[in-house]
Amino acid sequence: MIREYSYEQRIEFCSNPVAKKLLSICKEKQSNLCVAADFTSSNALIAFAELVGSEICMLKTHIDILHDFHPNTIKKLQELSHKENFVIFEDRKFADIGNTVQLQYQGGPFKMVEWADLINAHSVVGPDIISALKNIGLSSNRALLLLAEMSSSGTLAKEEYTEATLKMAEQHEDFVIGFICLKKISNNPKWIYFTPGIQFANDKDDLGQTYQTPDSAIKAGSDIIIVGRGIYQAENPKQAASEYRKAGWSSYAFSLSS
Ligand code: S5P
Repeated sequence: MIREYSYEQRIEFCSNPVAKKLLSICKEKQSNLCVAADFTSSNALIAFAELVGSEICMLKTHIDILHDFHPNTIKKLQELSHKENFVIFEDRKFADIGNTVQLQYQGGPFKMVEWADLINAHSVVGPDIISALKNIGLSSNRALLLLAEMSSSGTLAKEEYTEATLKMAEQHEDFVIGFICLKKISNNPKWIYFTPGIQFANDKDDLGQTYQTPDSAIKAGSDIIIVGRGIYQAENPKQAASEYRKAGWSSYAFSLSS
């Protein structure tokens, strides 16, 4: 796939400040790498963020898997995100009626709206989930991704589902900045595509995850590669992060020039 616009050129197509910030970080750090920091202890999460912070444009959390969650964990993550210049994406995958997702987004122990630059939601619920989250998040300069496709085998999120998800996003382009998907799903340069299920070593795990390489995702038009176990389970996670960053970036550079 030939890429028409660079990350930098796409900034002007976006209205949401998180989209603009993310694209400018990609350019500055020459990184389209997001790490999936799926740790169950706060110390391990912080240490990992410290270790790979310079390589990434975005850190993805599953804050509800920490066995020792404390607001200080968030404070430290935020300090690191400022120091190393990355955005924080809480992979909450909201999927409920508007009233419930509002309570989940701003309340409970995690109070995600206070710290997560980005969150995501399933479109299966219908468009009101977007307005509900937007009512809470937009005034705090937050942004939302919709799950348009998934990397899990047998997913129902494909074809018409993906198309309908894109249409829902069109109604809320001030808050929705892009999609979890496996490839580019529209020709509009304002959308940013985030692709999980990325690894060099394996093509699947034992629980339904499927993998493609950084190059195959970027060639398919994805913008940001999301890598979890390929990095944090590597013998040398720092070096692995650097290798994934370089692979993602060189595929991007090639797709721009070719
Ligand atoms: O379709 C999806 C969507 C997501 S957000 N498939 C995924 O794997 N994810 C997330 O990406 C998943 O929750 C995990 O945090 C990460 C992939 O981790 P890995 O260890 O398989 O790279």
